[in-house]
Amino acid sequence: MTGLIERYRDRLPFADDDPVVSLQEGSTPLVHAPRLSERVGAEVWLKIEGANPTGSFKDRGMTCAVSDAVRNGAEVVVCASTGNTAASLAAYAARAGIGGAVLVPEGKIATGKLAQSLMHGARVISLRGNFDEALALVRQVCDRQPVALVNSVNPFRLEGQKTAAFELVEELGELDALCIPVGNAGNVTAYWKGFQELGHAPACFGFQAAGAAPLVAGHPIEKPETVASAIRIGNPARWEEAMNAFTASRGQVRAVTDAQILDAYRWLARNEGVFCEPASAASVAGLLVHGAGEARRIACVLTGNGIKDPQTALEQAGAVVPCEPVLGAVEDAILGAAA
Ligand code: AN7
Repeated sequence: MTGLIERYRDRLPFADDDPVVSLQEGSTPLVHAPRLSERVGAEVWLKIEGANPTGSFKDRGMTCAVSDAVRNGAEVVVCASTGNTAASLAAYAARAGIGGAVLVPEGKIATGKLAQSLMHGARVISLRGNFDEALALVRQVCDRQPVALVNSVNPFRLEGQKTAAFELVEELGELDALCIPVGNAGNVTAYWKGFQELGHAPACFGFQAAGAAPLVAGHPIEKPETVASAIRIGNPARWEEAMNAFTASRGQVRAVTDAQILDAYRWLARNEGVFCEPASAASVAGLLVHGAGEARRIACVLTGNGIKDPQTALEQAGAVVPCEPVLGAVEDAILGAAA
């Protein structure tokens, strides 16, 4: 196995002797979803991006953004983040041996992502504000200070993330539709770029959480709210490019409620054996609620791993079964599983 810069170097802006910061990201599993296919009446595949080294698709962009930063002599990389970009930045900065700082909305990032960012040694700055304020602030800092911005406004992030589209086309050949959660709108922009580079044009269906759906509303949302903390974003940086992807691909951007997201989240875990984080389940929720037009073969992007957000999982899952250390009690407890 190789990292994605090595795998796709001929289609990425890196020369043979450029430094590469990699954790062998990419090449993630594409899993057929039989029960989901049956429910939808089409062939549905799940792109398990939670299998990346830090547990989300962000690693695809981060290997490129941090490799480019190192090539340019950067000593510190920074980002604003709802959590996954922060965790990925922290890991790749540690790998590169450079400093990392992340600005996250106070109290609004999932526990696992916070733990990752801290463990990798990034400076974690808890902003008393939301993601949109954090991004506006770090952009200003990067104009004033010698630090490199690795949010998806950085073009290298999209270059890395477009490789997921390459993998889909390589494995599936023809693909009619893509279902993908949308927050800052970098990822759908990157997929569309990747598809176009291959001469493919699956319909891109983007899904936002109803309380944080600026692209659906047509205007920024000042106080975005959703249980899907990763996509709690009110003013996406890649607004125009994402809208172009929906229009040019004859797809759509739609909203799904938190209840619909959580239904899909639990259903996937119980019926397909795939545990993604709530934001990722928006892709499947959207497919179930809104459909994907006439598409026969569909890929849903599951952007992050479910174990990122244990708190939401425990709130949504069944209770544990208490038991005395006695054989009969243990037998009763186990046989209850068949009921
Ligand atoms: C699991 O980490 O914006 O539309 O700061 O973590 O490209 O923003 C995360 C976004 C979907 C949305 N699913 O992707 C961040 C951040 C998960 C995510 C998205 C995110 P974009």
